[in-house]
Amino acid sequence: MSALLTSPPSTGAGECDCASPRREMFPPSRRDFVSVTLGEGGGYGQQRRPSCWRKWKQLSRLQRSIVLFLLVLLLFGGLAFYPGLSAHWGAEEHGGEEKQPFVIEVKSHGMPVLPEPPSEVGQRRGSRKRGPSVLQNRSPPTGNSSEARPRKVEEGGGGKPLVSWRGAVIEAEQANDPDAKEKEKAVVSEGPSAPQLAETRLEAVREAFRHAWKGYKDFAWGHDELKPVSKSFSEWFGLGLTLIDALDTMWILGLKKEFEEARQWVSKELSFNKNVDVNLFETTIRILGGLLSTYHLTGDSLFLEKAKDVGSRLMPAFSTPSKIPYSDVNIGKGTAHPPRWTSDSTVAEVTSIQLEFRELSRLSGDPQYQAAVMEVMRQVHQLEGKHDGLVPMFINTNSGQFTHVGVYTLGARADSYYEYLLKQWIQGGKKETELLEDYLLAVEGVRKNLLKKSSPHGLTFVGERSHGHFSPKMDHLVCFLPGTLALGAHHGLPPDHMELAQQLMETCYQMYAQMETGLSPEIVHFSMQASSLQDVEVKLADRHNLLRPETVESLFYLYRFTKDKKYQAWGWEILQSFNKYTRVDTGGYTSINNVRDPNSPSPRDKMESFFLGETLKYFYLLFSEDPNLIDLDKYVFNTEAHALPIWPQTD
Ligand code: DMJ
Repeated sequence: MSALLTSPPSTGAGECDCASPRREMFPPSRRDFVSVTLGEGGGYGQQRRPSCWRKWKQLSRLQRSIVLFLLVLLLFGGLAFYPGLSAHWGAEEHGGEEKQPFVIEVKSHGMPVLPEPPSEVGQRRGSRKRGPSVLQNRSPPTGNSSEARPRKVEEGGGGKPLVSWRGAVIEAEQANDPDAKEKEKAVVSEGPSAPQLAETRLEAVREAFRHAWKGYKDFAWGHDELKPVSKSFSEWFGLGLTLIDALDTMWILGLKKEFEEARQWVSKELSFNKNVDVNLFETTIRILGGLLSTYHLTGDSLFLEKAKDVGSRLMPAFSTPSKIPYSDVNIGKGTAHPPRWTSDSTVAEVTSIQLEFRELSRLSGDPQYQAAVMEVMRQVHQLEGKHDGLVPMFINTNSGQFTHVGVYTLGARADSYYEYLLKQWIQGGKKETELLEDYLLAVEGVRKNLLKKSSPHGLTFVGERSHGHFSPKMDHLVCFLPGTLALGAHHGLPPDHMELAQQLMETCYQMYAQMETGLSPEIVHFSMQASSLQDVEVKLADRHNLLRPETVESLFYLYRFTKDKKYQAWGWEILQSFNKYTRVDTGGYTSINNVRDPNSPSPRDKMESFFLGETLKYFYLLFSEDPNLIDLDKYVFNTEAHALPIWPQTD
């Protein structure tokens, strides 16, 4: 084509242009005009030139003028179309991607999936990569959010820039249009109203729960965990763990039929008189906590009686030389022991059972439960080996001393120690000042020792410290912290706790948004070198996602206290990703092995009980606009999302 456009005028009508395709410009029948044949494309030309020239010479002046005029017309026409054409070619050179639409609407299992972020255009489509180094914000902004503005999309592949708003696509011309703002408003006003949007999202959570419950009911009823891919179940304690963990979620979501079926099972089938070793912490937070919470929400004494039964059966764990409990109890035999390989217990485990046992004492009138767990707190409060309020990960059940001193994390094995300091203080009516002091000290300890900013985008993160060396490693578990900090600020602690909560919330969101599946890995490492291209790195062994709740939990607190819609939008995105990559057609959701491979996330074939107990519950509360649906001035959630009352004050 360019050869044609640059051909000299002397190569006129009837003359061939050997580089150009054949094109009949005029019908052959119109003999008054000149038939222009533009060649067959190669291998000929020279021998035909003399005859072309002869024909040109034979033309009248008028005919020549017409031909020249047409050529000039052709030249200008070609120039006018040139950018579009060259763009088209450019796209073809790169695999023809320009032909693809900018926004892909995907449906997954009947659930709507948000449009692919426009900034991804131009990246490999097969991988659905969510943007390697540029921080992602994929939320369709809604309402009076600080994010409530359309995001201009970069031009991609020679195509027109687009503006995306709530998934709507607006042509670039509109973006430059002086009336664009008005048109934008029109687009927004055509969207669902705030109550409609909330109801859509709440129903999506209910639907997700029903789907998960269907799998559990069909293939794992009465067992601990669903294995949704193999349509079977796994047993941990043999106590219907998922069913009990999910009870209060069903109540909160208003799933009465499902709740009633589960209640029947608790009433008729659940027995704790079993020769089985259970983990003290896991049984306390999931089963004791679940039963107590359900009792409070429903007033049904069945659940209180069951709570008393299991609570009393757990007490042998505290019969240790130090009164720091063992990790394991046989609830049938009434014996307890540490793990086979050590006499240590995990610090988070022995310090995150207090809310439940304190409440059991209050309800039952039996002080032994509270006394046992507060003895643990008393000892830990005065132990040496803490570092600026930060605790090590292990404590010995014989000596009552910390072990492995020098390693500090807010992740696994220490996380809920910090959470329960604050929550016990709240539960007890903000009177137990030692708990508060330890909590405040720990927050400052985090700031001083573990808090850093990543490169290149300066995400605030909480790393780990091992014998004086800082590691930029952060477990997904740490994402409970934004929510806990926000809860503390709500209950009167320094406002800078809320500022930190918001910064960390952004980081936890980015741990999802920067992954190809939109789901966070179990562990990330943050870049700290100025030369880094991306903030978040994930090691091969850390790429799994277990359907954990912590980020959604924190989003719930942040939204409840700030009303900033971006937190709901972030949660909505995460729910879509769970639906896209972890939902199993025949019922249930599965943890996955690889959040970085959307083509092969590799199911692990397990639905953890906390997905129903926590993750879906926090999604629902996040999308609910009702502050009385678990009023945070009346209830405090245990670390498994079971709501326990803040004790009424007598004075
Ligand atoms: C839950 O059992 C609890 O939230 C616990 O505190 C941490 N681990 C899981 C969820 O990730």
